[in-house]
Amino acid sequence: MLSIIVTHKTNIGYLTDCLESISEQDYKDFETILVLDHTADNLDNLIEEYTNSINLKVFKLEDKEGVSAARNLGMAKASGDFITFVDNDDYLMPETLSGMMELFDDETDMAYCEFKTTWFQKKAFNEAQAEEGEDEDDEVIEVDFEDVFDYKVEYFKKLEKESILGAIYRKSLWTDNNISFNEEQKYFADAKVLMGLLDNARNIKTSHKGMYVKRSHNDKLNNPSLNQIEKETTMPFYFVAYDNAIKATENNKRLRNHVYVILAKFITKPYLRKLRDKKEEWGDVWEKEFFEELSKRAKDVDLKALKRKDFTRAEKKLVRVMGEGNFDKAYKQGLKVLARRKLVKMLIDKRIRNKTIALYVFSRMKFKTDWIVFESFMGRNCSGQPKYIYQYLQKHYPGKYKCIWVVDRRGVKIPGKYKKCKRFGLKYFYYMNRSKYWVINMRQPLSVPKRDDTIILSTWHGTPLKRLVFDMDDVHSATPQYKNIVYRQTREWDYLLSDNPFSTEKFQSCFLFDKEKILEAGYPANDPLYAEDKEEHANRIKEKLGIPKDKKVILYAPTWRDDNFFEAGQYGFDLDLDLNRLQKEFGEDYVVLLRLHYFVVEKMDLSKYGDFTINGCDYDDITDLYLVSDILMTDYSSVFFDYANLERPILFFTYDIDKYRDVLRGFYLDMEEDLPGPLLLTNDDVVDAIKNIDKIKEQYKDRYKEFYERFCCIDDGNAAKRVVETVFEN
Ligand code: C2G
Repeated sequence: MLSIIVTHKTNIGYLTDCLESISEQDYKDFETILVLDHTADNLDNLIEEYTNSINLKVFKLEDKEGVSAARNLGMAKASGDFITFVDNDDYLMPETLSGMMELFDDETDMAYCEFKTTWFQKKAFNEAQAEEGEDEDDEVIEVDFEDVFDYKVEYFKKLEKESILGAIYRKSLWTDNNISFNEEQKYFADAKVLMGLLDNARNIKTSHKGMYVKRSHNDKLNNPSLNQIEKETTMPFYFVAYDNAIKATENNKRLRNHVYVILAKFITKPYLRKLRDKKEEWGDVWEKEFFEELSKRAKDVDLKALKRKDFTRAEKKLVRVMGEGNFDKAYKQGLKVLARRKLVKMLIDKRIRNKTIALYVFSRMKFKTDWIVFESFMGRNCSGQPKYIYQYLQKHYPGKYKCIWVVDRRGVKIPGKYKKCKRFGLKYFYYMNRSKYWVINMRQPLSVPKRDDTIILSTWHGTPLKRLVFDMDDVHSATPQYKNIVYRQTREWDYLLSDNPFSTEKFQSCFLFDKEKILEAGYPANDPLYAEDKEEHANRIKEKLGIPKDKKVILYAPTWRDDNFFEAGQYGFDLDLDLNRLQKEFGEDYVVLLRLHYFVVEKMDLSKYGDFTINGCDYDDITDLYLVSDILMTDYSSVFFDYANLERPILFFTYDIDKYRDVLRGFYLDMEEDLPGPLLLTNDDVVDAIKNIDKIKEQYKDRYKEFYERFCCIDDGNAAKRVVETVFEN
C-alpha cells in the first residue's frame, strides 16, 4: 500500500484541488494521511466529502508545529510500504501514482515523475494540457544499476529547490537509514533529506506518466509562497540546510560537488544582487552576519566542482575571495562580476544599453515641466484616453506643451504637433527621463524609474467587468510575480482616472489603491460620443472604412482569453461566431465590423466573406468604430460600458461563459442580471437576437436605463476638459 502524506496549515482554497486530484488517480491501493498543523481553517466539509474516496485519515500536530514536524508525524502514522508527499497547494495529474508505482521492483527504492510549476488552478491546467495534446511519449527510462549515480544527480537537478516532492519512496529507505525532517528547520528542510535518500537509494526510476504540479502563488503580498518570503527570514535555515547537505554527502563526491555548485550559485546570483540593490538598507545583516556565514562555507568549496559552462572566471574568483573572508575585497570582486555581466548584456540587448545610458546621462539632465509623454496600449497606436487628452491640449493650449507620443508601429496617424519615439528606444528613455508628465493607459515599465517630480496620469482603459489583479484568485496569464509587480507600478501613479463611481470602488480593491488619488472625471475617449457633429464624423469614418451607406453595422468586439496565449501579450483567438451563417441571414442589410482585442496577434482571413465583413482589427481608435455601428456585440470586454453612452443595442455572445467566469477570471457584475442586453450562448441565439433586435431593445429598455445611470453618469462630452484642468498646470 502507498501512503500519501498531505500537510495543511493555510490556503484552504487550494486544498480542494489537491484532494480531488488524489481521488481521481487510477491507482487505488492507498491511504491519505492529512496532518493538520494548527490550522485556522475549518476542514469539516472537505474531510467529510473525501473520507471515502481517498481513504482519508486525519491527524493533528499537538505539541509541535511546522511542515517538517507535520511530515514526520505523517510518516509515523503511515501504514503503507511506500510513501509520497503532496503539498496542500499542489496537485497530481491523472495516472501519476500508477505511473510511479508500476516501476518498483526489488531493487528500486524510489520512482519520480514529471514535475511542473504553474500558476494555473487544476481545471485550467488540465484544459491547457488537453489542448496541447496528449503526450504520447510515456516510455519508461530504465536505468542500469551502474548508472544510478548519474541518475541521482540528474534527479536532484530536476527538482527545483531541492525538494522531495514528485516521487514515491520505499518506506524502508527512510526507516532503515534513519532519515527524517529536521523539525527545528522551518525552511529548506528538504535538502538534507533528499541528499540522504539519493545517497542510500539502490535504484531510482522515472515515470513519464502523469505529473506533479506545483502551484506557485503569485500574490506575494497576501499569500506568499516559500520562495517569496524575504531572504532575510529564510537565510538562517539555508545555512543549516547547506551544512546538513554537506554532512549527508560525506561519502559521495559527485553529490557533494553539486552542493558546492548550489552555494556558488547562491553567492554569485541572489547574494550579489542583494549587495547591488540594497546597499543603503544592508545594515549589518548582509555585510557582516550573512557574509561571515557564507564566507565560512565558501572556504571549503572545491573550486574544481565549478565547471566553466556554469561559472565565469570572475564568478569563480568571487567564490574564492568570499572564502578568504575579507568583505571589501569580496565586494570589489562582486562589482567586477556585475560590471562584466552588464557589459555582456549591453552588447547583446539594446534595451539594457539604453537603460544604462538613461541612468548615467538622461536622468541627470534638466527636468522639463512642460513636456508630456503620451502612450496608449503600450505604444500600439494613438487612441483611448491619452489621445483625447492630447487633442484637448492641442486645441485649447496650443504651443504650451511639448507633446511626445510613444508609438511602435509605422504609419500610425497622429493629429497635431508632436515628437515621436519608439518604446524602449534611446529617444524613449530620453523623453521619459526629462518629461514631467506621463499620460498612459496601461502600466508603465519599472525599468524607467520615475523621478521625484514626475507626474503619472494613469487613465486605465475601461470600466472593469473582469476581475483584476488583487481581486483575482489566480492569475493564469501572467508571471508569478504579477501581483507584486502591479503593486509596485500602481504605487507610482499620481492620478488614476475613473469613468464612474463603480470603477472608483473597484480600482481601490483591485489595485489596493488610495481613493484620494482616483480622479472620477469620466472618459475623454467617450467625449466624441456626445459631440454635436457625431453623425458627420461617423459618415466620414464609414467612407474611410468602405462601409456602404445603405448597410447597418454590427460591431463585433470580443476580448482576449487568458488561456489562449503564445507568450506574454501575444494571444490567439478562435472565432466562434459563424460569419457564414450571418452572411446568409443578414447579408442584405448588415455588415459585420470585426474588431479583435489588441492582444490578439492571430490574423483573420476574411476574404471569403467579401463585402460582408470589414476588418477593423488594425484601426487605431475604437471610439470611431463605436460611432459607425448600429449594434455592438461583445463578450466580456469593457467596450460595452463605453458604447452604452450611445444608447444603442448591445448583445453579449458569451459562448464560453462558464469557463471564463469560473476558471479564468470571474466578474464584478452579475452577468445575467446587470447587463444591458441578452447573453447569447450559440450562433442560433445570435441569429435570433439580430432578427429581433427591436424586440430586444424594448425588452431591455429599463435595464439599459439603469445601466446607463450607473455607468455612464459622468460622461457628457467634457471629460478631457475636467482631466486637463485638474492634472496640468495651466
Ligand atoms: N479594445 C479594443 N478592441 C476590442 C476589445 C478591447 O479596442 N476588441 C480596447 C478598448 O479600448 C477597451 C480596452 O481595449 O476599452 C480594454 O479591453 P477589454 O476587452 O476590456 O480587456 P482588457 O485589456 O483586459 O482590459 O478595466 C478594464 C480591464 O482592464 C479590461
